[in-house]
Amino acid sequence: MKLTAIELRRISLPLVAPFRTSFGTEVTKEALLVRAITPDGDGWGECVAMDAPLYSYEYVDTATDVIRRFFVPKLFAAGEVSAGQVAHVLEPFKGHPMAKAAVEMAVLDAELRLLGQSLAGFFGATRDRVPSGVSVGIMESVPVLLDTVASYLDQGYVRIKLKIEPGWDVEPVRAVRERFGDDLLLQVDANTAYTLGDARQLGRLDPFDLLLIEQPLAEDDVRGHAELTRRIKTPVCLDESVTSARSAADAIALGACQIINVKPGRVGGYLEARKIAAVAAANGIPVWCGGMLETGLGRGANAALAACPEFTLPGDVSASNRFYAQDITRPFVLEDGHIAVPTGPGLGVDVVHDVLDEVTVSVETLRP
Ligand code: NPQ
Ligand code: MG
Repeated sequence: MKLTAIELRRISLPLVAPFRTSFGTEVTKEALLVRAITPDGDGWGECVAMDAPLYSYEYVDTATDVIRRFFVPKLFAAGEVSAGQVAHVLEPFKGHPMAKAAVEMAVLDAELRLLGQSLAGFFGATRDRVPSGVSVGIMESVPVLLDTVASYLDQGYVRIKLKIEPGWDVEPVRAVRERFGDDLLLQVDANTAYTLGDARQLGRLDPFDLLLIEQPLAEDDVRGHAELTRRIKTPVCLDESVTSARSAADAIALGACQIINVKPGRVGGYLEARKIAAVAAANGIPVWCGGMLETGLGRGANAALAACPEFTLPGDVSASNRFYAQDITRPFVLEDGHIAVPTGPGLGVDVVHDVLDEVTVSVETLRP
């Protein structure tokens, strides 16, 4: 693709309700959108970095800065660049996977639109809809949690993930299991809130037949996760720790995970995410697609990824209204507990420009 310009657009979307995790409470979603402008049409990318470095070290302003000052000049200097070359061109710059992912996504969308191919088709996806799970925040009380879970189950979600932290783990899990029964697909996510010293406490989740516990320990505590798999019955799933196909291979080889959550932003893009799924499948490790409160752009792309054959567990690809009253694309809706995979060229979803303008905080256009 020849890049005529790159637009960086900061948006702010109110959440339908505060979302509390072990690292904080979010009330709005700040996102950076990247628009690749080419002579043959545009492509859109979404950066999943948060507005503060609470999930990982990246945040919206560092992503914007590194894209503006380093990535875009390098891409302009490279001349024509295909999506498959973006990661290689940006390789000299250390880190910043979410920023890199957003740029690659924009170029990939532009390229596939030009080719008339859907992202799902490009990935080799084998399904036209994906089962939808939902991530449930830490609540002020167990009764409020039970009402919230009941409402999601009424809507049709096929799997529940409870956010946990020390002081909010066994009690909510027990209550949800008792109220909704043994058939409910139930898992938990600690977002690094525990240490290996908490292994005994985490073992108290063993009786509840959870699908998995996601990222109980620190991002860099791969050895700790390996030890934890030997001390608890619940399968250990890594999220934050898996930052590339190589780190996925390492974590698997070290016995640090029995399952992997794949998030394209965290690993530097959809192409690397696809590789991780292949590495995991070759090692008999199930994968599922995580979520970062994406707008319809990232949500549609995640649905395409989750439709690939390696994705054997329901992902955090929820309906748009789980987080947003008003999305910047047509909303993704639950149909019989599933999300439809977009079929149009590229991401297969288009921004609604009126809404986009309403939620835009700032825009800048970079030219060679
Ligand atoms: C996870 N996501 O699996 C993340 C964490 C997370 C759906 O649980 C703004 C942007 C707020 C990204 C809150 C889910 C966020 C965010 C939580 C990601 O660990
Ligand atoms: Mg997680």
